[in-house]
Amino acid sequence: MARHLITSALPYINGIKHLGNMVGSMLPADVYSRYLRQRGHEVLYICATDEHGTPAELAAKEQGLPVDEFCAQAHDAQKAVYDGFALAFDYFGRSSSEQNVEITQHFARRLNENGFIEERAIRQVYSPTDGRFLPDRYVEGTCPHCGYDKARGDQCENCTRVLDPTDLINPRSAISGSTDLEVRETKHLFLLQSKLQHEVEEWVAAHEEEWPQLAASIARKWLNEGLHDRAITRDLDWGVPVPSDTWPELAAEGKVFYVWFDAPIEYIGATKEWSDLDPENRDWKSWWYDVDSDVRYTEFMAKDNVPFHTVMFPATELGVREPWKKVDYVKAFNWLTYYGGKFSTSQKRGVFTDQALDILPADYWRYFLIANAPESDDSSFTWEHFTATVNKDLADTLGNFVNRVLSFSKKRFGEEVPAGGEPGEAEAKLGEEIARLLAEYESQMEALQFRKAAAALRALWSAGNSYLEEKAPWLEIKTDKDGAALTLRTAMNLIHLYAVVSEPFIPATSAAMRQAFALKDDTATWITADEARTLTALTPGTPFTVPPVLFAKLTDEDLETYKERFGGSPE
Ligand code: B3M
Ligand code: ZN
Repeated sequence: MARHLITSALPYINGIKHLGNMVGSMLPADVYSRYLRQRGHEVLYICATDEHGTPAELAAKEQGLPVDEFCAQAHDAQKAVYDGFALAFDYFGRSSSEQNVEITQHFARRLNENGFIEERAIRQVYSPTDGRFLPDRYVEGTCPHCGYDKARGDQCENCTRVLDPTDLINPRSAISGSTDLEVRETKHLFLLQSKLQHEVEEWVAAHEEEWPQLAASIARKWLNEGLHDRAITRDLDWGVPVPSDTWPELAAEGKVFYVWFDAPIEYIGATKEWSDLDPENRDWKSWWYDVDSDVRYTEFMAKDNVPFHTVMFPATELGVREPWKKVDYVKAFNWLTYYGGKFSTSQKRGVFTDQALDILPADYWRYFLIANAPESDDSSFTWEHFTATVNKDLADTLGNFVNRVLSFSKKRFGEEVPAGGEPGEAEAKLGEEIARLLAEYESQMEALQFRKAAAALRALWSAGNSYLEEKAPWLEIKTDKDGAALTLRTAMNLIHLYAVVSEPFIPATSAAMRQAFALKDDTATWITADEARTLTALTPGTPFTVPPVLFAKLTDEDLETYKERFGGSPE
């Protein structure tokens, strides 16, 4: 049994995320964590809000709140939504925590001692109108690479290229809109990534074979373009302060670290936040520092975050010259689109995670999103596809099976698993099929192939339906009561199996299925291949209740309402 460290990209603090964000990081990380826990592994799933940088300052300004207050509120608001999605983080921290400040400053000092940080005077955009330097997103303009006219000073949203504010054509201040901008000289700390290129290359070479192609190819592309020295400080009020013991002058000027410098360090910081709450029983360092190979570290993120995780953060960790744990496996996702177009916060197109939960319980979303995760390519969210999937897979194939079996058995045999009948050929055939599909499901989960895992889960549900149709206990009972009892008992064993193995995808529904048999709420007992083959774990006489309908069918009217509320196709 390995120890699994799992992180998902830290959601920015500046607003509630949309479904694309959820499916590309936190949700698959949760599904994977739940699965590994059920298989008996020790799992630590860490996430946090990413609270520094210009997006936080700009969002706070928009709401007329001091940035620290804004962040505290926005953190709680995001956490509430993630609770609603049943994301079972071991800890959901905050990158503005004192733990992260401490570790980030430590990393900077060590990088400096090792000759990887240099103070340089640079020319930076200054706005006389605003009376300040304008870093990153404080400047907007036209992307020099693709011509997109709303490119931000840190990155072009359209072509994903990383930018410097001085690269922008026709720049303007994001605070005042002023185009009266000048370039002034100021001092900043630079991380000398170019000196680490060779080491990072070696490190990537040793790992990329195991990574999925999407992550490996992005890492390669960045390495081939060459690692450039990068400014890692900013002129902002909000961030991890440059430590005054090492850089008194810059500290006095109020410089803080760049958000992408401290954000990945918060994976470690948040683990320490978790550990500090119960230091006697939790040892953050055992997950991160001088760790034996028994810790396996898996990261989840969308593709735009890959360069930071495969190249830049590893460069930082290597340059620190201390044995910090580096990522073993990078699971990267493409985009989820909304009718083929972008989910857009500014244009209010697409579905946000809080709105999703207003409409339907989390399991509907969890299943749909993972079954259609943008793994090998972008995938498109449409209401038509969503309602069809809910109705077919969740309501018909799983929900209806559970209800039909339990209601019919209750009516004919009472509220206990019925006795009678000996398993025959149909049961043997079913058992083989279930054992085969379970093995397929397990191997896809272990390979982090979420769509394929969802397909195997769906196939497990379908196999139950085929068996029930074939045996037709509602007819069987007329001539062979024992035979009908056997069929229903076998079907109930399938429900028990579904309750266990569906847990990573649809935890609330799984709990409802377990409760039907008053099973202990212990999900950590996986189904063995033998149990899958024999389907006899639930013995005659076990009491059960019929749960309420597990998934409501969505009507044409629902579909129209959703499309109207959220906008249908982008044209
Ligand atoms: N907050 C970017 C994003 O939300 C960033 C991820 C940080 S991971 C250390 O896409
Ligand atoms: Zn561009």
